[in-house]
Amino acid sequence: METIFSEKHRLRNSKTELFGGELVEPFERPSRAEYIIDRVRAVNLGPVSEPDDFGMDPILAIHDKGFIDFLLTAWTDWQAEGFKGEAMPTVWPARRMSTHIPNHIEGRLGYYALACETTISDGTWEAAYAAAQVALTGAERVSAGAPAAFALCRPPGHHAAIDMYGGYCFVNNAAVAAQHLLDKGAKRIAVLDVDFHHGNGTQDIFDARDDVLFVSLHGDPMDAFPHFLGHADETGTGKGESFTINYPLPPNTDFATWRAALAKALVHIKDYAPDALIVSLGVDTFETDPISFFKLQSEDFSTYGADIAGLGLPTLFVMEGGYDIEEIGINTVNVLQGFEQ
Ligand code: Q9C
Ligand code: ZN
Repeated sequence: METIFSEKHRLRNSKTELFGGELVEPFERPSRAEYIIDRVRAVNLGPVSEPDDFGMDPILAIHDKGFIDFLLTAWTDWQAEGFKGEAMPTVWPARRMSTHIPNHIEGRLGYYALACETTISDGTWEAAYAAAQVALTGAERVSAGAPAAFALCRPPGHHAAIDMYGGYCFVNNAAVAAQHLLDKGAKRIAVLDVDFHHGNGTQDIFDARDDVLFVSLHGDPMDAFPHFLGHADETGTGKGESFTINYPLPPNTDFATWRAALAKALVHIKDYAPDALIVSLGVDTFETDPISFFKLQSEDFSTYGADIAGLGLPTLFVMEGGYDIEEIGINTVNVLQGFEQ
């Protein structure tokens, strides 16, 4: 399988994440992508290609223009205030407050952020833009007839909503790729999100639509980030009713339980009969992931890769999370190799 990869991911190299009341080195760091691409090359998964540049239009087909304009200038605007640290919000339009978009950067950060662990710093936008181009290039390959492709996106994307960033995500790479496949002639796309965290951004983007089925397995939001979306009773709205399916799972979920939920998810995807599948591939379901609570082992990733292949669909894998950095390459590539067997 071909991997699409851009070295520009390195431009996303923030120094701080707010975690447990401290500013720590971000879990979402450049070495993640390095371990994955090293493993792709070590096992000869297939060719590694640079992305093409599809410009801003496919990003604006998913995201709000004001939000993207905010991302473009947030770091400059923040620095202009003379602040010493990286940009992070400290105030939100909480319940019963106004939703006017403020002028001041501190107000705009709160308006467009869904969480404050994720700082914005030099190069953040450039890396997020490149990650979207990686996903678009992967979508282009699948659209052109490739049975599968791997978009090695970094930063990840599935927490980014129409007009919100957070959870290490800025542009929703999987959603941008899904829309591109539709624009290229697909009638229906399924997104299967296997990252440990609920893909709140992808769900939000396609909530009221019936041309994208969103199915997610994740830590129960009662106990896991993003905490405010991902319950089983969220099934889509309007025309999108029944085209969102969530499988929240409890702390310490092992592979047998997880795989049983995957089997149900795969039946729904098969019944939908999509033209292509996008897998939001996070490997933070691993037993020693530092911020997650599932118990998958390395060989389980191969097993579920093969389960997904059983659908027989053209498939684009889009990289999301995974923070046990030493093992991230093995676990990610196990899914891809399991799929190809
Ligand atoms: N105590 C992705 O995997 N913080 N994002 C969690 C846990 C945010 C994860 C804190 C986690 C975001 C793409
Ligand atoms: Zn995650």
